[in-house]
Amino acid sequence: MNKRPFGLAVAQLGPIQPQDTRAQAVKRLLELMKEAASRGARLVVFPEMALTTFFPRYWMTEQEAIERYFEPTMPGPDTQILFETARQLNIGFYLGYAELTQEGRRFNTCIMVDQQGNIVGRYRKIHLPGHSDHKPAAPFQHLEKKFFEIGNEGFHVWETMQAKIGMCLCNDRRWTETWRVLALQGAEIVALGYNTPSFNIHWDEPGHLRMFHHLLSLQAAAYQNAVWVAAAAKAGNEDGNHLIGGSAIVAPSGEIVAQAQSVDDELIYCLADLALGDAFKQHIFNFAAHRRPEHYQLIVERVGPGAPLGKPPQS
Ligand code: ING
Repeated sequence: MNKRPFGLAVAQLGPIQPQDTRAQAVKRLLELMKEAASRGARLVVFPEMALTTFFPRYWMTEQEAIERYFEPTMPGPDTQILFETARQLNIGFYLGYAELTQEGRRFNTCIMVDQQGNIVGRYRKIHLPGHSDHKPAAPFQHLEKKFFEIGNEGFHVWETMQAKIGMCLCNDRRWTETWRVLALQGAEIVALGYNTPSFNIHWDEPGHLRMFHHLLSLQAAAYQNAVWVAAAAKAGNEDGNHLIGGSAIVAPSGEIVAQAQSVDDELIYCLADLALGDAFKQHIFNFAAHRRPEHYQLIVERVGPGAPLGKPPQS
């Protein structure tokens, strides 16, 4: 099998505090981008909402959120340097941020920027977790349903940097449909950022399950869709609220080939062989040969569980 090497880097960010400026966050991103380039990376994946603290943990008005945490332009004055440096270093990047559109609409968004510093793709988060009401008794809020609209551009794959690259964001990784829709477009790499609180505000979830479910989601998806997965955390203690680390690069075999050890700024890297995915796509997960969509219609027709359809055998 001829190899198709692709230098793949994931840049985990430690905490961004509410009082930190975008310029301070960008300075850290630049350090990580330079380290990724020095390792030979063609692409570096940054976290979800990589420019600010994870503000959906706070109750505030939409207007307050817009003024403090959203980007009305991308690139903007603080982020232009990322694009210029990417071009100089010949490295592409995935960046997550809170998007304010010209029409005033709000999305939890990420972009794919190629090695020439051009935005080649954008994805707006579709699976928004949490709630939209104020829960004053909770130790923190999770107001993505309040501050963001459901993404309106679908799940896509772009041919860029000599690969087929798909994107998603955080909670999307827990939903198998995210990955299958990307894999049905021929994705070879799926990039994603995440901010995952270490504790659950809804029930007394055992702490170890956060990391377990995070990695389980990535590994199952990588294997069942024969894709390389590059997942970047924003991690650590933001204003007293802890976010898991566990940034990881997962091979199409489902094996974790690189994983962050800290909950701070940390680069992980792998010289991924895209041909490894081909082996799985040609055999066990040869979708065209083995999938039977004529039996899957409930997946599209039903939002939540409905009546069982089983009946006694007729003959
Ligand atoms: N964060 C979390 C995530 O999906 C969450 C929210 C955590 C939902 C754990 C369910 C269980 O990783 C974001 N930003 O989606």
